[in-house]
Parts: sequence; C-alpha cells; structure tokens
Amino acid sequence: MDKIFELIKKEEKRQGETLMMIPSENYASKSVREAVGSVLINKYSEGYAGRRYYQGNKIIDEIETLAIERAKNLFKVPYANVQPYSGSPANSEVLFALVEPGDTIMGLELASGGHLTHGHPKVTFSGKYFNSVQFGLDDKGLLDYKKISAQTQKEKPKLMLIGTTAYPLAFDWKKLAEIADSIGAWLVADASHVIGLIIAGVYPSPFTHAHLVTSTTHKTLRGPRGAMILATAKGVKKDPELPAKIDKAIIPGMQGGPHNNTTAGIAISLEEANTPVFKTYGKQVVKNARALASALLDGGLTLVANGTECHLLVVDLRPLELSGNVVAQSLEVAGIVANRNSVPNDTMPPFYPSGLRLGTPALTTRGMKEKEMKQIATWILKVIDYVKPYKLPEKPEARSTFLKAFRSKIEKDKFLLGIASEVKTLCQKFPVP
Ligand code: DSN
Repeated sequence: MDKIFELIKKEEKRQGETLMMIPSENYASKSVREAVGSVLINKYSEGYAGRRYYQGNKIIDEIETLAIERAKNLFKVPYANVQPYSGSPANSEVLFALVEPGDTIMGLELASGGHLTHGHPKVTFSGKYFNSVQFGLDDKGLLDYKKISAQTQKEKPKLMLIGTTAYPLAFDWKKLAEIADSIGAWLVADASHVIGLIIAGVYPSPFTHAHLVTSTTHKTLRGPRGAMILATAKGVKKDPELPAKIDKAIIPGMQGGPHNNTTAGIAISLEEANTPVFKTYGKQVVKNARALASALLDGGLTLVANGTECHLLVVDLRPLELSGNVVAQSLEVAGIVANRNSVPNDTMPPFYPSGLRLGTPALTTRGMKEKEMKQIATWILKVIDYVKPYKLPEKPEARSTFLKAFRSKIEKDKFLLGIASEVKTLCQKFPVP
C-alpha cells in the first residue's frame, strides 16, 4: 500500500478520536466524498455549459447545470457560479470583476474577524492592488454601524466586501446595505462561515440586501472544498451585466478548468442542505455554540463580544496573559483541536495572537449537544488553568524556540494525555457519520 494511504488512515483516526473545533471545518458526507474522489477528476472543461473549449463535456454540462440550479433554487437567486476553486479565489474574482486597481474597497479588519481577502493591507492581493479601508470593533467587541457609516461617507469605497471568520455576532445586513446604497457602492457578503446557518434560518440572510454573496462550500454547508458566487436580484437589477462580469472574471480572468469532481460534490451538498434535517442541524450548531460560550464565561474566561450568535466564539486570553499558541498547542495534546486567533486591537502579530477560536459545526455533525458542550468546556477550562504558568517570551526572537521546547514538554504530559483519553471516550460515543 502506498504510504499516502497509511497516512490517510491515520488522519481518519485522528479526526475520529479528537474534537474538531476549528469553526471552518466539518465532516462532509460519504456521498460528497465519493463524488470528489470520482472519475470526474479526469476531465477538462474550460468554459460554461454549452460553450466549452474542450470536447466530451456533455455529462459535465449536466452536472454543472444541476449544481447551479440547486444553488439558485436553495438561495432564491437569479445567478450562481460554482466554479471558484475556493473562498479566496471567489473573493478575488469578485474584485477582479467589479473594481479597478487603485479603487477604494472596504471590509472588516482581520483582527476583528474579517478575512485576508477583505482588504488586509500590504501582504494580500486585496490589500495591495486596491486602496483598502478597514473597520474594526468597538471596546465591547461590537460593530459600530454609525462609525462605519461615517467612514464610508468619508472614504467612498466602490465596493464593500464584508463577512466573518471570527466575528461571533450576527451582521445587520440591512444597515450595511443602507450604508453601501447611500454612496452607490457594491455590497458583497462573504457568507462562507455562516451559509449553513443562513439556510437553517438561524443567522440573518444577506440575500435581499447584498448585490453578491460569496461562500465556500466546505464549512457549515458540509460540502467539498470549493466556493460559489451568487448574484442576488438586487445585484442584477443594479447591473444586468453582473452575471456576465462574474463569469468572465472566473474564466478567462483568474481560473482555468473547473474542478468537476468538486462541482458534483457541491451539487450533492446543496441537495443535502435543502432538507428539514439540515435545518435542525444548523439550529443545533448555534445552540451548541451558545452553550459552550455560556459554560466558558461561567468558568471565568473572557469572550470577544461576550458570547456568540453563530457557530463560533473567540476567547480573549489577554486577561490571563496567555498566548493563543500555548493554549492551542496544549488543547491539541488534550485531543481538542482549535486554532489560535487574533482578537480586536491585538498588539501581537497574527502568528502569535492573543486569542483562541472555537466552533461547533463539526461536533454537531457528530450529534453532540449542549450536555457535551458543557463537558468540553470543563476540559478547556482545565487545560487553560494548567498551562497558566507558561508565558510566551516578550522577545520575538525567543518565541519560536520557547514554543518548540514547550511542545516537546507537553507531548508526554500525563494530565493533558489523561484529558485526551477522556475525549477519545466521548468521541467513540459520537462516531463520525
Ligand atoms: N481558513 C478559513 C477559516 O479558518 O476561517 C477562512 O478562509
């Protein structure tokens, strides 16, 4: 057997025996995985259904058309494109379609829960080729819509690209639309993290307010790693050429052949999401996140925005003078896989941030509920308390060596491994579907 298959088996075991709490991760169904691993991977099909640059695409046309129709039907939009390779390409393609280099764009800053592609300065495509203006959160960790409005009036962005990777509260899309409309700006909602919650009706829908909605398909939607760009009726009314502009921005603009295996997986996940069972799932994701947040708050932790209205929460570790790296590494040894994350007004760089991001989508797919969230919160609190003495060195050059030594020290730590074994027992009661 190729070594790779041994490693896949090991990864499958790891995913089954640990708690997958990175909010952007989930377990795709067997059908989705079968489609992704199918013969569709063998075919090239640049272009769109009925107008491909290669022969032999009759069946691929049917598959892509089905995926598009399912997306249009589920989100009640006039246009869908399922070819973007993933979320970052999708957002870049929207920028490529609607703004010119040097134009002003606006988004929520990374440390406040935005995404790199929402205009993160200097080091990203969106921050380098456009005049990127960013907004953050107020002292309570909330969006200040009046301030955003004033900033918008001053900066006059041509496009606002707004979404969350770590903002734990719901966006007020109506207010954001009023702000964008007041200056005639495009409003693009990046719904990647919350698309499944929108389908379930437990997170505000941007579909009547934004002109475009982008979304990955592998997070709360539980599909394969891919993305969609959806134009709303409002978007097409603003510019009837919008669908053609997006199509062109994807190919020939920024991509080559679509990943047809992914397209098929997206089609399957859209069908799976268009069911009452999926709506129940989405509701439970939020209930679980709230239960987890409340247990962590009771345990004395500080949370950004003091809680959550979605699938994720961010622990602010600054009051404990702890680094996200130390906590995330220790939790991993204890079988709890989360990620370190920046917090609003973080003075530490993104590689050594002061927060921890936790999410419930994957745990909920396994069938865990509020009771299990309380148990998991107890483990998280124990681990954080246990590693309190380990402070990240202030000198940047000493941090990497410190973390390496810390990692090898905790790898065999009896206390953390004891929790990992309890975690494993819980996981066995909730097998990956
Ligand atoms: N990497 C994704 C996340 O973890 O939120 C965003 O692209």
